[in-house]
Amino acid sequence: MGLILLLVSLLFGYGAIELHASHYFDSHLQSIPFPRSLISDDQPYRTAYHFQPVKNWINDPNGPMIYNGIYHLFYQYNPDGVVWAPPVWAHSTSTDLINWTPQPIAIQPEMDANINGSWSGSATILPGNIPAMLFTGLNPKYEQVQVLAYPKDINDPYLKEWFLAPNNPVMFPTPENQINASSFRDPTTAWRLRDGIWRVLVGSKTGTTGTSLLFKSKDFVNWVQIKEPLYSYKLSGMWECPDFFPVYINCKPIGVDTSTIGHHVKHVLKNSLDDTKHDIYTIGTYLHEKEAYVPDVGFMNESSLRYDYGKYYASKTFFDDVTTRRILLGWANESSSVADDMEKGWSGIHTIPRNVWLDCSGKQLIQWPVSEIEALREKPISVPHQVLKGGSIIELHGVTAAQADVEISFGIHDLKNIEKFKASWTDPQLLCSQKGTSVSGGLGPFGLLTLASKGLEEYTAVFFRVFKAHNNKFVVLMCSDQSSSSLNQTPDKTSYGTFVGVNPIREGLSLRILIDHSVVESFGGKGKNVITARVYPTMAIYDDAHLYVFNNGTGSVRITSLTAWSMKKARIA
Ligand code: DQQ
Repeated sequence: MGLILLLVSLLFGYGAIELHASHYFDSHLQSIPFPRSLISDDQPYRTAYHFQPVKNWINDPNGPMIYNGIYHLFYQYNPDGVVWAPPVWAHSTSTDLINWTPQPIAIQPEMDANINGSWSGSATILPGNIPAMLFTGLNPKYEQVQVLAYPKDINDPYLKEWFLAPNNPVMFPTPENQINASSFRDPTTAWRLRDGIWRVLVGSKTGTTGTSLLFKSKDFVNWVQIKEPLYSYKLSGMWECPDFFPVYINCKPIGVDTSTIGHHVKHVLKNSLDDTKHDIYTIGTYLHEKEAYVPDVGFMNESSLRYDYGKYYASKTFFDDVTTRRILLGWANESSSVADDMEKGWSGIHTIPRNVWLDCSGKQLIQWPVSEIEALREKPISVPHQVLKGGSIIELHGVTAAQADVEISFGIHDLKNIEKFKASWTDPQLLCSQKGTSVSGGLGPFGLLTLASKGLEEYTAVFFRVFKAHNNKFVVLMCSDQSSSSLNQTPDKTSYGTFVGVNPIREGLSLRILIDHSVVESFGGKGKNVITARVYPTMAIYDDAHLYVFNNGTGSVRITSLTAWSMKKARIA
């Protein structure tokens, strides 16, 4: 440990190159030889059922798809170290989105078009049931260009080997198109309209205006840029990993093929904002005759909706035509220091795949862990309906608290001490940091203490606070408070927060939390708002982790249902 810390501190301060992307390439750190003996056998932070490879750095999910009944997940991977470096596409397959089998590296430097790295991209299934990948390659001049790849043998159920089309790159910056060669990346899944023409988006920026460039093709090989982007928004910076897909307006949890248009669907445009590392989305109308998108609420910046208000980035959806779902995958980066990552021997996980659909309001998406995860649940414990008085804390015994799935619902009835909401409280994350777990309010904080040590020296608290606004409406704040998550001082312990658009009196307040050693993935308001946190307790590990339900407000709340399951380990690597 001491040796690694010394090495890291000696190396900090030089050797870092910014490749005009969201990742730093530190040639020194990434090339430190990494003897297996340096990886600790004691791995309290390895997840048991979240996706992660055995070792090294991972980031964005790439090209997810279901093909002939098998799920394929590709991902950005550094095979040589625990920090980002020019990536290859690693590959795993699954029949249930939970248990994964590693496959050989699918894409690595092969031709000029990707000689300096194979960055993110997406899958499209072409007519004749042929899967095709479009991704960003870095050419010898480090320009970002778009590259087309196919499986070598579509009869191989695992699509183990891939090759790059000879005429790559298929989209590239030229003096005529004036595309910024260091901000041109991450093609979406393509969609095809009744004219038989494919469309695809590529993320970019012009100055500080974030933009989704639109390209068209008849044959998927020759692409022509449409003069106007599909959509742009000023001052939002580089748009990474765009995603554009339709959702049914019938508010049922079913998905729809990416090429679907019509009055029965709305469209979602998601972008990963490089400046803030947030995945934000809008819901709107795709005006396909005009090759344009008009969001219902006219902005695409930090005030837009987010998939996840915690540590979550570079997500991507795909349509599962077997189960008729749209499934969302995302990357949860570490919050630990590079020195700690080097000791662990790995960095980065993916969140549990989420089913996404449009809320009945039409104003936001609902996200819910895919039902396959429930096969890992065992030994449920339940707590009977009861009032949870202000100032109370109850331990939930009989569950493996470091590896659990918990569902809890609260009823709200005691409004006598409810606090007034101030109009100036516009930033929920800031509010959560000011009104943390230990700050008692009229109604809240109440929720769960996860990954808690017996004496509460460590815990990650996920909770609600309820306020009354001037218009007599209720405001529900959901927080994930990491400030006491670890006695280790080095991880980033930022608190996360979001306002949940529910009426707590009429609907109650629900929380589902997937706890998995170093990740706490929390779904509030039946999937309306999600917060993912990465935490590194030193005491609350393995069997020494505890789980509590608490109410640190003055008013009481009612527990209307509470079930917690121990979770089995998934087969991942
Ligand atoms: N990660 C990839 C890029 C993408 C970024 C490089 C987002 O393609 O823009 O590893 O995390």
